[in-house]
Amino acid sequence: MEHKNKKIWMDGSLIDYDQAKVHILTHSLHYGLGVFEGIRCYKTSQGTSIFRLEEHLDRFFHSAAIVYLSSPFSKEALREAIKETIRENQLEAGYIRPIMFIGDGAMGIYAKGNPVRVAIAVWPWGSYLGEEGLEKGVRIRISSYIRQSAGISLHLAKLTGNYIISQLAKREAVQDGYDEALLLDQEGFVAEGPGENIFMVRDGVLYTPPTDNILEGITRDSIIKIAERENIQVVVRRFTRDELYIADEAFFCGTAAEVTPIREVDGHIIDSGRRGEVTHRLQQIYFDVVHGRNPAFSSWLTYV
Ligand code: PPE
Repeated sequence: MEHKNKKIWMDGSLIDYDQAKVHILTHSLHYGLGVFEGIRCYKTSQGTSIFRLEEHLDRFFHSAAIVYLSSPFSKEALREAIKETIRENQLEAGYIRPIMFIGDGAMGIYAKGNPVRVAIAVWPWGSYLGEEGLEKGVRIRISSYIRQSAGISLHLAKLTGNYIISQLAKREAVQDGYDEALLLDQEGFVAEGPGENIFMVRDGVLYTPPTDNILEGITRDSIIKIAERENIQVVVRRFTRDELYIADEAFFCGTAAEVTPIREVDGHIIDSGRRGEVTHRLQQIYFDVVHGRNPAFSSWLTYV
């Protein structure tokens, strides 16, 4: 982490990077119950702006509520803390990672009295799947791992423990020479990437899976709203891997991944193996929006 001389907000105050430590008996480290967010801020002509901060804060609190974590800080306090951490670190553009977790105290899974702790770290973060990936598209494979589906996971909550399968899927894909993985749900329908939602384009229509087994991505929502404004038809429905193999275009989206074209799935070349036309258009608009160059979506920006 190149940001070592900077500050991290922890349990109510900004402290030095090197001091932002936890005890080895931190409950969440042993049992995997924590919630987090991933938010980006961008440099705009009016200064640094946080993209869809309110929606990320809402999801953070919803995630916590789903798993009975009661935040010791209000939404207002965390909104201010995020801004303060960005300002203190003089971060012009980058990534914001709030995390809420159970601290040390009692061990055993029922540690109801342990403190609930909150931290916020920020750092500069370039493109998630590489600059080249943004431009030329990434090569992906269907994972041998299944996205934990409704019934065995709480997919709407952004839980630390949900990311075990994501990590394994990513490792498997990279080991096999791919850039990224794509997980199917338990019934065999396309679900999402390890850290991204997915869209495909067929005959000019945009398709994305419903949120019955996947994270309700904020970037996914942004793309749907941008596409609707551009008069691109959006259909939310399940689709299969073979439909994806013959799609005209496909792309991943997420806070970290932004809009990343997919040029190959399991050896099948999508379209001509380049960033598709609709993907490119949506990607350009998305970057204009986050950088404050599109007044139609200015309400999505929070200036620090
Ligand atoms: N699905 C998953 C599983 C996921 O982790 C993310 C975000 C998304 C969809 C897209 O959600 P949204 O960011 O609200 O559009 N993944 C975060 C973590 C990535 C990481 O490696 O860490 C992110 O993009 O910040």
